Amino acid sequence: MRDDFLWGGATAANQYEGGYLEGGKGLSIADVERGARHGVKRQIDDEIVEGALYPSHEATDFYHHYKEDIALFAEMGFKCFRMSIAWTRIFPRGDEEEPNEEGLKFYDSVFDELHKYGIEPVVTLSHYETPLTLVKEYGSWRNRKLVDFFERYAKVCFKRYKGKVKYWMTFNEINATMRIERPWHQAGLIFAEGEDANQTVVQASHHMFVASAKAVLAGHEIDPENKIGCMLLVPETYAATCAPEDQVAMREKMLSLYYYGDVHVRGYYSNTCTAMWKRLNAHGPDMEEGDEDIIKASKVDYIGFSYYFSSIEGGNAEQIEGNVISGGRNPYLKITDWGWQIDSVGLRTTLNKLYDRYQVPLFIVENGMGAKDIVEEDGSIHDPYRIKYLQDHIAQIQLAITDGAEMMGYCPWSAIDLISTHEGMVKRYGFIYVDREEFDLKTLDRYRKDSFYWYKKVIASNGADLSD
Ligand code: BGP
Repeated sequence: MRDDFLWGGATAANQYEGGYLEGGKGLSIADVERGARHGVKRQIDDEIVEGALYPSHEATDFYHHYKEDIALFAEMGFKCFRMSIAWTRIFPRGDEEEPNEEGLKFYDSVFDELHKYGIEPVVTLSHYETPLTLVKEYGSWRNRKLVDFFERYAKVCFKRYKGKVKYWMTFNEINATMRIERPWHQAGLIFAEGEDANQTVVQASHHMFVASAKAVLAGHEIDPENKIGCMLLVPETYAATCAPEDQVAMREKMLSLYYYGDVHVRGYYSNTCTAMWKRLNAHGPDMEEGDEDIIKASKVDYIGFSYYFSSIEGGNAEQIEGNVISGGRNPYLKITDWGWQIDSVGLRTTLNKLYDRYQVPLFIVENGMGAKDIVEEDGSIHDPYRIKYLQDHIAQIQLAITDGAEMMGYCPWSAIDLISTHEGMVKRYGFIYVDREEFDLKTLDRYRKDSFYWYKKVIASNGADLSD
């Protein structure tokens, strides 16, 4: 890997931070999302219901453990650490004129602690945690006012953390907005009966594009050193067979990715986007004067993306469910306990496709394997399945670099155990085990898994030594 390759690990505030009402924090949509556990569908409440389980409230408590956790990341040799700022810690309602100083201070302490060890923060501004007030009182991203609120929030962060944070991303997995079945997930959209959901998604996405573009412009102006990326969820897809119709189905599946990638990176609604409107039986978004110019003038510096599995389209393939995307079962691939198809080669093809299409640096900011880890009596955790998953994926990144893709870094999901979006604490991803169960906070003590020691060696050798 290149010398400045950013090895690290990823997290998100709503799944990791906890302290949901501390330091003046307001509620986000994640704070009223009940743990959807063990096959039960996720549920969003209007307000906090007594006795219900809301995993984000304590999560795995970075809020009180950040010094200890960052020391562990440093021990692994992290060059960077992906995290998100909870919007509601800075603007508790989302619509205030002035930010919450206590919230700003918390992240000052976190960034200072990271720099103590030479770790670069990689910060997502919005990771599935739109302020609840903006959802309930403003209708979330369908309302143009959110553009201003987000711009204000982004500017406050860029100014305050100038010199402390250089790598930013605007919206996590922004293309998840097009998953009409799970609209709250990204854009906080809850559809009214009879609402034209497709049209709302087009409009809300436009507002997010403009908000992201304004943030990119402001971020570059405030500090030209800033590198600001978009963040996409990659639904790598193969045709089920060589039937020409299956090739068409495969392409169709990728279009929602390109819809968001094209606007962010190319800076305009491409032919892919306009065709998508027809496909959705929608029309283009209502725009304000200047929107197109802003989007054009503010292309992102890089593409951050998540990659977990691939699927197939066409034919009569059995369907598998991811947390955000689903697809057909591929008989050539093994699956995790949750049916996610393990496909390291798909990461290589993804990197090739993204780089061929966009020609901007790529940053893998999520990739990893969720599993039911077991703690042995002596406190050790043997996770050879995770090591194997990561070994194979890193090897494919190296091949993609040889193919010509430009790579900035790699942040596996997750740096440390945190709340899975759909399986709570049962499904763990981290290099560090956190002693907490679903309904029992236990000690919240941290333990190094075998993968911790393995990843440390990988980073120390800059990816040259992937051996067990
Ligand atoms: C991505 C999200 C992450 C993370 C990850 C793993 O879609 O950006 O926040 O949760 O998926 O998924 P899960 O937690 O559902 O296993």
